[in-house]
Amino acid sequence: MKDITNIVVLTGAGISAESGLATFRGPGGLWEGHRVEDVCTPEALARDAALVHRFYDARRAALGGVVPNAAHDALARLDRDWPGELLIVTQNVDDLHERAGARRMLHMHGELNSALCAACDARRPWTGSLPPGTSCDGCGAPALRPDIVFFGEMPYQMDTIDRALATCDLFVSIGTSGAVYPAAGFVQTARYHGAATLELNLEPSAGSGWFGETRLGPASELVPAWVD
Ligand code: BV8
Repeated sequence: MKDITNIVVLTGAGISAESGLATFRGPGGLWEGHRVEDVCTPEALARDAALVHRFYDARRAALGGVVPNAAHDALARLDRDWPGELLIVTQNVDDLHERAGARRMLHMHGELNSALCAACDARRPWTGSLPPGTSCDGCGAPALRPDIVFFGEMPYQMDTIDRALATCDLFVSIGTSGAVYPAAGFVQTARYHGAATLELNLEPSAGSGWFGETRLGPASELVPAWVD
């Protein structure tokens, strides 16, 4: 990739689809008849904690049955070999990027394998089910919740993301519908700062018009072709 030094990669549910994890807005994107917007809010947690915890327990349990696909593996190779700056920003809460070997990455919407204390903000690794009212081993409050950024909550590490977007030469978006902000606006920020922009997606997204180039197809084919 000529004249490219610093890269930001944004990934969404589409990169994990071929590993067998459901996307949000494709066929079968509902869960127990609920839209993600209905179970992924502080109001839903206050209204029906059992439903919200069940939603994330089910998705956490599903991680044991899936493995990274060729797209995750290709990004891990890029992470290993790329001499310039690289930041993989994933909207996904699965652990497939890490399991493929990616290191220079962050989860802007949280992680399934983590629990957050709503009372003291402490985080701890969590892999089993997380019943509502589980006590925090730090402050003792019965306030552990899924470590997930709900709608209306501030995504994690936005300062880090904004700095990377302001200094990257190339912004690549993989497997996301461009339906949710602020992630959907990252392409505009990158363009504003002069970066080249590339979208790799199964179908045109809501933000396709902002990308210098869009390649359509499955991530397991497009991402290795781009990386290698
Ligand atoms: C915030 C939790 C402010 C984890 C998620 C109007 C304008 C701007 C903003 C808003 C607005 N109205 C409301 C908002 C705010 C809101 C928002 O954007 N709402 C939307 C609905 C309009 N955003 C927020 O609330 C965010 N916070 O703004 O905070 C703030 C400021 C100060 C102080 C406090 C707060 C927080 C958003 C985070 C919500 N949490 N997830 C989880 O449960 O997983 S969002 C969830 O949906 C995902 O995390 C992901 O980010 C998002 C989008 O999903 P995608 O990953 O794109 O998946 P999707 O199914 O949609 O698409 C899959 C794509 O893959 C498709 O394009 C498909 O074609 C493609 N694909 C499929 N298969 C393949 C493939 N591609 C390649 N290969 C394949 N094989």
